[in-house]
Amino acid sequence: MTQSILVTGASRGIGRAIALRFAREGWTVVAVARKQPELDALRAEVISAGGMCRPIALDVADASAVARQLGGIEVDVLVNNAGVGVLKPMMELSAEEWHRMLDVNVNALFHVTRAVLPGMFARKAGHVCTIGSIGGRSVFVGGSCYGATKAFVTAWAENLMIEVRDRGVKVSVVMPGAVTTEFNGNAPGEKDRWKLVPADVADAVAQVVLTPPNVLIHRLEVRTLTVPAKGPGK
Ligand code: NJP
Repeated sequence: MTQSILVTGASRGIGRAIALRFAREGWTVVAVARKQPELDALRAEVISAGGMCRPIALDVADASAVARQLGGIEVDVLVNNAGVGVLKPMMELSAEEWHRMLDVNVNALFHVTRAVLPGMFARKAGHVCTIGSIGGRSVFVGGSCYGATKAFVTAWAENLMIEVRDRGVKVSVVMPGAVTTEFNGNAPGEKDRWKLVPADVADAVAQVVLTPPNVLIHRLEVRTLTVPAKGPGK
């Protein structure tokens, strides 16, 4: 039977690469993000490669919209990838930026994962994989809110793992270093050549997900070897 994966933040960057990686494996992709045109472009790419993609335009921070659009959905794997990074000192963050990071990086995990888990419990099988960050267990100037949200991801996922493993559900966290995407308002270019590319993180997610039934890789860090001489050291 065809397996299915729901990826949040699938419209660009790491989430799009994860969606395409699993589509190439023959999985049906449920692609969630806010921007319909980007989701439609992803769907067209998946279909032209012979795959299946169901786009769902949705703000994962909107609890009632998530319940309405994802409630009761049946998927084999959920990848909580949607995330927001506004990396600047706390005194320079607006209240809106602070709340948006908490709403998307933290609160949306509650909304989306609770929509998906009942189907996994019923089938006694499933996998919830969340994209954390090396920034969640280290410190950097500008990371007071973002880094704290990713520390939450690690702690939440480890606690959830022991809650649901006897119901057949695996829980994992993939923690990347710096990746060339539009994250934190970045315009990808030559300056990013040292970073990981989204496909590297998608490969790491595939390694975590494509394990034998009785094997769980709970936490995986993925880093670049080509750090710049004076860089953030990730
Ligand atoms: O970021 P970006 P990445 N509802 O900005 C979506 C983590 N990470 O791919 O809604 C639904 O290119 C947005 O779609 P749209 C990072 O923390 C990254 O780099 O259409 N979706 C887009 O598809 C995050 O957890 C780095 O605008 C929402 C996606 O999220 C994950 O990797 C390092 C949404 C963001 O794409 C993917 O980030 C690291 C909402 N409310 C961890 N808000 C890195 N890039 O260096 C946003 O350690 N999205």
